[in-house]
Amino acid sequence: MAPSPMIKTEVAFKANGKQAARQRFEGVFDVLRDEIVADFTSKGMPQDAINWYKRNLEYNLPGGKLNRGLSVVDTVAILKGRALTDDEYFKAALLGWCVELLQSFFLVSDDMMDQSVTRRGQPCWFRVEGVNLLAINDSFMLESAIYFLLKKHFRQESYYVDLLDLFHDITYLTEMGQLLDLITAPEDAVDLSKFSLERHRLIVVYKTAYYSFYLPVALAMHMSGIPASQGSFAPYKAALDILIPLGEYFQIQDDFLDFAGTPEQIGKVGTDILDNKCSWCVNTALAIATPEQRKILDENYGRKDAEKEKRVKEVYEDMKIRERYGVYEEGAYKKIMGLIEAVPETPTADGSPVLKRDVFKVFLDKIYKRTK
Ligand code: GPP
Ligand code: MG
Ligand code: MG
Ligand code: MG
Repeated sequence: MAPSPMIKTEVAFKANGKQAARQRFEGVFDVLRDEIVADFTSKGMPQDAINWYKRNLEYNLPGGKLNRGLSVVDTVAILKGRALTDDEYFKAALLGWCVELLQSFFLVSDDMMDQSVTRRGQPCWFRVEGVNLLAINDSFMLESAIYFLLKKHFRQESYYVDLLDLFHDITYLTEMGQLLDLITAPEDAVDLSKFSLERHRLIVVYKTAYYSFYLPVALAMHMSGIPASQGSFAPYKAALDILIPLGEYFQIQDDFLDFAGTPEQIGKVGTDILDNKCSWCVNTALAIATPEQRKILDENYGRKDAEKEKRVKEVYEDMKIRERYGVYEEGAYKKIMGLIEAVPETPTADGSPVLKRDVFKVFLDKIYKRTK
């Protein structure tokens, strides 16, 4: 049945709103890139170096989904409970771009470690003609640009040191996760006995959840003046206790869609089985496999062979991984909703902003039952 004209308009309106939000956010990138490059130029850097740095920023920053960066802006708006002033918008977007810089630093270097071919629909930066191992230094410069921007725009704020701590701490935690990821599933050395659901959880939490979910919200909370404690309530700990399980749920969806999503849906062909990834699917399968099924997994998982990939998928279907995922998803949703409902929203005695449940509800609603 065709959607009614009213629903159609509403969908179009929402899509337009999203596009407009993205465009405004992208506009801030142009300003920040110019600031970074102007500072670089002011240090007497020659034109070829300026061109290189500019190309590094433009190649590696704007092309992604920008979900992490945009969620800083959205969270500040929810916490303040009103539209942001131009100055507030700029500062929130700047923090969002710092998260995007951190992500670009991770991805440029991760693609070298993983020997990946493409990223965001273009060749990985280190594969671009003439770049090669220079990409290592380029990734460092993406990271350092974060601290240049923070110093330039937040040096005078009482929460400047909190922002620095956050970026440093989260970077370290993500590097711990990357180590776990790399030693658990080395290229061309399949050993499923290294995998487990507990190992999977650790990798996901450290490699992805801290920087993708906790960091954007914690930055927004600092910018909105949420203090370290409100009576006996610890707002940052409360946010962490919701956002880490949320990030874990998000990655399990990603793992499931890699197996069950069609390329039309997810916009890419899943490669986790071929790539020997420590995915939720294989860990769930390993936990319940009969000796015969285990043998099939040992002999077919992580080999660059489409027939072997098919054998693994047959085992997944026999084990009803789809149904098991459905059960997991309902449980995860209920658990996270319960955590959100437990966040206190009573006004504080000193009038400081209260942590709002909507911050987390918006996140959860965005990802619940997503198919792409
Ligand atoms: C990408 O994971 C890697 C990270 C998000 C963290 C990298 C951390 C560093 C300290 C470099 P992935 O390799 O599983 O994902 P993708 O398939 O996107 O490369
Ligand atoms: Mg990778
Ligand atoms: Mg990797
Ligand atoms: Mg994936």
